[in-house]
Amino acid sequence: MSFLTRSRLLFGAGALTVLGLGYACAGRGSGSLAGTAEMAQRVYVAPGEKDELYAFLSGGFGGQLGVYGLPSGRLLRTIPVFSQHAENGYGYNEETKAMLETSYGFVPWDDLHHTALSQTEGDDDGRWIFVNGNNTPRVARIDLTTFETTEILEIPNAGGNHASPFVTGNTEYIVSSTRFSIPVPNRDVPIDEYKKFFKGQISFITADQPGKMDIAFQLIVPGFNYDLARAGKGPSDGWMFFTSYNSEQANTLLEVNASQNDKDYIAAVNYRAAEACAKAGKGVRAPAEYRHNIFDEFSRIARSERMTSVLQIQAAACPGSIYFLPTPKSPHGADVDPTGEYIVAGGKLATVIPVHSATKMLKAIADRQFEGELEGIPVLKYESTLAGEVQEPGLGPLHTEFDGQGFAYTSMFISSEVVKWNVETRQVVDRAPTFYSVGHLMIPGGATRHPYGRYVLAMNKITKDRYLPTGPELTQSAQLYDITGEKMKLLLDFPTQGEPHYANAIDAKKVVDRQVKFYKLAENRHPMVSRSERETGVERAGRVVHVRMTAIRSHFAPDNIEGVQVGDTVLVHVTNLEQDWDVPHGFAILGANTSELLIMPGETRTLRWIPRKPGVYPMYCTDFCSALHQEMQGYVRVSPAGSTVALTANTRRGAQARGTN
Ligand code: RUQ
Ligand code: CUA
Repeated sequence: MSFLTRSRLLFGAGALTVLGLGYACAGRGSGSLAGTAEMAQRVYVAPGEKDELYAFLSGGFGGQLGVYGLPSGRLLRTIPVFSQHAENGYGYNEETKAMLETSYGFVPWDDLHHTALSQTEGDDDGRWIFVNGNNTPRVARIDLTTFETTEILEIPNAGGNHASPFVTGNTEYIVSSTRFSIPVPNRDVPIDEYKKFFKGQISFITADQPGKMDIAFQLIVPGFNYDLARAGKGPSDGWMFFTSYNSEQANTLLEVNASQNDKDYIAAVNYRAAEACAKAGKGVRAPAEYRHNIFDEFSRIARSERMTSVLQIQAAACPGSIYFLPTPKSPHGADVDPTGEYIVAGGKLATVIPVHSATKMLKAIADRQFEGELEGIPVLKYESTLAGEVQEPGLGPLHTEFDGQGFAYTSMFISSEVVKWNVETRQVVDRAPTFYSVGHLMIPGGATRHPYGRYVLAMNKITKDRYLPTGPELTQSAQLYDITGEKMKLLLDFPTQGEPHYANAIDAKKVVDRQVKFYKLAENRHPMVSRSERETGVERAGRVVHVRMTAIRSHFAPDNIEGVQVGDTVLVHVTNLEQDWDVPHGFAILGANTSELLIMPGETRTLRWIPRKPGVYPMYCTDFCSALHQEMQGYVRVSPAGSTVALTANTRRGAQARGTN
């Protein structure tokens, strides 16, 4: 965004008088002293106390997920998902590299936008959180007992996985839909023949069994851009709603060419009907190449499976499985209220917020109130599904969340505000400025049947003057509001990892008791595990040297290795022998072209190292584990290729070699 556009956005925003203030005021100018004290009290978590909620904020273009405590806004952990993470070796060590395999090879980055907590009967259950990779289309499962990524599924025939991974009420499915339509199957065609070749695609992915994510079916739909989604519940149970824009099917200068039509569409998918249609044999198994990466619980090693086909259904071949609901104008968010009756769309360029009614939609379908069809998909009449519109809500409505008390909260990107309105009457009842250009909002449990309410979190696209500046790139930011009263109250600004898109929060109680404290050594099925120092040693197989090593406070065994040669591939398999909570050990070696290992108690991690020069190479523990952590070190002697130095290792301190050469 150019500075000019940016300033226009900001200064056009009315609510932003605060911009005139200097730095000292900008950060502290949100209320009187008494007000500030009250705000501070609401978010203050005293030393030794814990937050009431876990919040999972997408780490956007870092390809990772941030775990924060709320209401404090304190960062608790970064969970790497689609990105390598040097802090714990994810994507660098031999055990986890396979998680980042795709049909395009190793892709150590993605753009993570949306989160979806697993649900049971429409409420968050605290088992998993799912996230999407937008760029190289993928979805991932994160296990909330370990806060680790345990499964990644690539989505074929997708050109950007944005409308993802929204979850159904019993986690039967998560969804994925393509942001950019592409030729299906993808092939070499002229771009300006977009209308002829480019297709959209909506995938339903089975998600309730860990390790078994699979694409149940792919619906092939018109070549629009599909943006966001939400599952129905109550009267809309069995439906999933996807916004779409670019119904113009433009392939260049979309800012103009995809903003022509007054209305685009919500695609309402009856996934039970689509399932039945697939079962009735109306789909085809089409060839498709994609990866399914699974992290094994017992060996704690990831493997990547190559998938070769996907079940495809042409939307027109399954009447009753999909309908288009006209929706003004280039809609972005699609959100369903806790009762499941209302489907709210955020039209980036719309002047109203349209609210569709599930009951009216079902009736309109029964009465065939169609205004036409698009590639065989019936288009319902706008009035036939509309419950009403929120008038004059503000500028640039994007996303809506619900508090479970009958109110909806919509983010206004252009006018930088949160607008609270009554779901039944669609009257605006309150507005609060955000600083600035808010994207998603998040109410804890807002996507469930029973929102936890209490707070709304605004995730902003621009922070401008809110924090100490940090060079050309200013921090990313979220803002927490109290919503327990009639009026929203801003409580807290806190910086986040960039860029936060969507988030979920869950009552900490649902997660705390599930925590794995360490991995049982007796259950470690890693092929290179050493369950005690007696099982350690070195072994050569041609140019590959395996080192089986253990770590325990405060030494490695072995800690002196000789007989490694320049050009060998050295695989150091380190098992952490500790059997206690919060005692990881680290491992690093001078000059290795990879990150450290961080080894949790009871697990085995492998570092790959190809020494290039003769010499003696220190290795050490990187995690300050004990008073004698600095002593937790050793040496590897590297000799020239072809040297006669025997491969040996001292497997116990002071004891001599038990090399198996
Ligand atoms: S997006 S700011 Cu969810 Cu990628 Cu709307
Ligand atoms: Cu082990 Cu430091």
